[in-house]
Amino acid sequence: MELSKEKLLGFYETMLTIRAFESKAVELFADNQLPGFVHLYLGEEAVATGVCGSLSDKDFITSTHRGHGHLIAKGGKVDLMMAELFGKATGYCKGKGGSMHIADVELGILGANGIVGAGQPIAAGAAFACKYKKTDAVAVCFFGDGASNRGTFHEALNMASVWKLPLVFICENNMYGISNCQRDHMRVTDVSDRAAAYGIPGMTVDGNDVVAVYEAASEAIERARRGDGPSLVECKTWRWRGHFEGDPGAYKDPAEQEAWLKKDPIPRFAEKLLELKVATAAELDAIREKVQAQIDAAIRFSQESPDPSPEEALTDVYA
Ligand SMILES: Cc1ncc(C[n+]2csc(CCOP(=O)(O)OP(=O)(O)O)c2C)c(N)n1
Ligand SMILES: [Mg+2]
Repeated sequence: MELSKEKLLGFYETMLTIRAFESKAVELFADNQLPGFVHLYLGEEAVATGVCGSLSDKDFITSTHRGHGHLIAKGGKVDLMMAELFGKATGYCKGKGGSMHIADVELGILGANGIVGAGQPIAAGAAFACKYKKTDAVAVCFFGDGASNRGTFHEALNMASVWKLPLVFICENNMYGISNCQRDHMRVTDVSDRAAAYGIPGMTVDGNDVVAVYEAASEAIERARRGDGPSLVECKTWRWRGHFEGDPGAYKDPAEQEAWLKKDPIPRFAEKLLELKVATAAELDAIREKVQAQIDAAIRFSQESPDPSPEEALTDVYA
């Protein structure tokens, strides 16, 4: 690995932050402390981390209903995110949006989105703005295998290709759209094959290998920044949990689930860091402790925060 120690440990910290945030969300949801729906990113941490590793605040992302990982990797504040999950007045949407509406425009986070595929044309719009304003910023669109079956996918890829937009499409192929396995919901094995229909490059990478994701995504991002147009990067991964918390996921093959759990992106990366002597076990432990303390503080902040007041019910609401 030719990346700096700082960069690599940054990946480790980001993946652990997502893991700790989501693991706590599992517990809090089961304990009835989170009033809204949550779709968790557990097991997919390497995708958002590897992709956002080449982005800065001036770049844009669009996210999905499974957005916590994208937001954290792009710099989203975990205390404001957690407070939003708790429905508190201190949350990103003042407690009115919940998990699927978190955005932070200052950080280029154009929002999670409860409408599958809706981020694709939004990202195309953001990329058009970058090109029109002649900045060197790019837009990155995260979406799932299921969302690559939507009409929005066709429209966004075609438009981005025709207008050579600085846009990177990241398909997180976690093999499921709710309870439908990819084998049953499309007749191609690699979503990246679909890029050919739009005359843009398409590639598939191991989505549980953060460095592989980073390398593929950074090449596509640099290409977009240079003005050479959009690409589609498919990251093969696995959704550990049910579609949402509360879904036992009984439709999954237990042997397949077990095989994927063994490909956990975090210990796999930690082993590599130790083997290549990038870091010591003590350094990795210190990062783990720091991350856990940050998530515990975010939970305390949320629990101690007030609920939104009834008088505020219509503030910031558009009709
Ligand atoms: C337009 C639209 N159709 C259907 C749904 C219901 N729905 C929510 S998530 C989902 C599946 C999404 O699968 P995928 O894109 O693979 O994302 P994943 O959940 O695997 O991350 C569906 C069909 C929706 N929210 N929006
Ligand atoms: Mg999916």
